[in-house]
Amino acid sequence: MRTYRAHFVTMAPHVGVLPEPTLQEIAMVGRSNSGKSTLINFVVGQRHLARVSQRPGKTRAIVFFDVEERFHLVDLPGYGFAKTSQKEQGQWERLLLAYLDPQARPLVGVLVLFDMRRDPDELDMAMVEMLRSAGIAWRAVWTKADKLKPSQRKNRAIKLDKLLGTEEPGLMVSSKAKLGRDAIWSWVDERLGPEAPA
Ligand SMILES: Nc1nc2c(ncn2[C@@H]2O[C@H](COP(=O)(O)OP(=O)(O)O)[C@@H](O)[C@H]2O)c(=O)[nH]1
Ligand SMILES: [Mg+2]
Repeated sequence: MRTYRAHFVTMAPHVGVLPEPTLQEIAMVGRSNSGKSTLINFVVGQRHLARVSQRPGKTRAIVFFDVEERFHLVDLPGYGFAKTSQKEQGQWERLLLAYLDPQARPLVGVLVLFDMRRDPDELDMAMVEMLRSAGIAWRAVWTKADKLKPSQRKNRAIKLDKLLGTEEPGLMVSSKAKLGRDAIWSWVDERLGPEAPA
């Protein structure tokens, strides 16, 4: 499995400290515990780049990673924590909306993660609606495929596509069973477009 050169760039806990846009950005978002940090590590082939199962309730921030000096992989703060005050919810929304402004960022695509055992709920639908109304290209990712029997996976993916109303079928992955990484990279490469001549 190829290892990509990747490193932490910066972390923005609020709108005022979002970094100046430089490289193109690919973001990941999803409910807390949907497997975002694990997928980031799987995609770049490093075990400890993003922290897995970071305790909820910690500062929710947007985290920027550099991949091969080619693009920034952006870890957006998860949603759906059990204990979230109205104030925290408002902060999360402001931060996310500020980031998801196509005029403000060189954001070329967002991967939206779903634990494939769960049905998308109203928070997931609101997330997708936010991306649709901002006109941002996004793709659903069904995570933790290893938790289902191989014979169940395809039907479940079809059901999830229906529930979410995806334009393109979601990409099924398992970081644990090492499934689906190439499809993620194909999508990322497509979104980034041809490499600029050196
Ligand atoms: N079985 C299995 N567990 C996973 C997979 N991806 C993540 N997890 C587990 O799900 C939990 C949450 O993962 P994490 O990456 O921290 O989720 P995040 O909150 O979205 O960043 C952790 O216990 C992970 O080990 C997967 O593909 N298969
Ligand atoms: Mg995480």
